[in-house]
Amino acid sequence: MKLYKKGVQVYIEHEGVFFASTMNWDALVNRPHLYPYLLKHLSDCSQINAMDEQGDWDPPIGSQELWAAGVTYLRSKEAREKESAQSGGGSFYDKVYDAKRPELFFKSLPHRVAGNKSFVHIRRDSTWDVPEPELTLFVSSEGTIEGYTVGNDMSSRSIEGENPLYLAQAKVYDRSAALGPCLLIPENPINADSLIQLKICRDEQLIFSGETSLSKMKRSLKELADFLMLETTFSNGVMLMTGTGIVPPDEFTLQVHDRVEISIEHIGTLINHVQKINR
Ligand code: DO4
Ligand code: MG
Repeated sequence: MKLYKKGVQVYIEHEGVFFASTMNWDALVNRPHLYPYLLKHLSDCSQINAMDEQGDWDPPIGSQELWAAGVTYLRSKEAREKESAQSGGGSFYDKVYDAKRPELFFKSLPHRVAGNKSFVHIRRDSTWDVPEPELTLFVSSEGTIEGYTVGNDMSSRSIEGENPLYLAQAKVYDRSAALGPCLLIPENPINADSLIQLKICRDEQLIFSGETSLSKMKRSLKELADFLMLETTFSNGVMLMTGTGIVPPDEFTLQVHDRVEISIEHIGTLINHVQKINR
């Protein structure tokens, strides 16, 4: 089952049939055993005609905070070790990759998150920028993983590489995160070997493509969710990006007008265009 959001309206796709829900996002999603609840809820919804699943949907987030995990794939550890070697920060990535405690950081409030087919930003004070394609979880306030979406953790590698203490500035700014196009609520947990793909196009030409599998993640999804919930309550649940396993080569940086496409098997494709704001 897939949930799509536009303004205050939530739409539900189930087995190729589309419904308009009578409930708002926060009231609908935040519960353990969400899939069986939604199945019953469909009888209270009105059926609608076709819906464009690749449309310009709002991000599938209500009042939830968006958090992110880092250095959960070998590729991320290696790229960051190299990027911060000169600043002396390289060994931190090595340590966190093997540590019991994962790297978790606050990424965004909902109003800064971009939806499908909208813009993501690169910072004016950054010279080296990449998208990070990441499976993103919806974790209920009780700590259960109920849903999955496609996430883009936009990152400034020049700022992060200058000093690891600049992480928040490299990661948190307007439209530095995108989520969508929908929230997948499956009957069973997502396949552990689901594929994640990244394509970047410039002037309609494919200039980078990469692929990884969830099976390459060093930590389990539950481990990440459990650590996040350890000492923090999220009364409407929380969204959690789970780290990137695809990093373009060092000579690559995003440019204005680039198109970023991130696909995760079973969920869909998140498309965003790159913009820089001149204030
Ligand atoms: O430590 C820096 C951030 C790591 C990250 O965002 C990732 O691995 O995806
Ligand atoms: Mg990331």
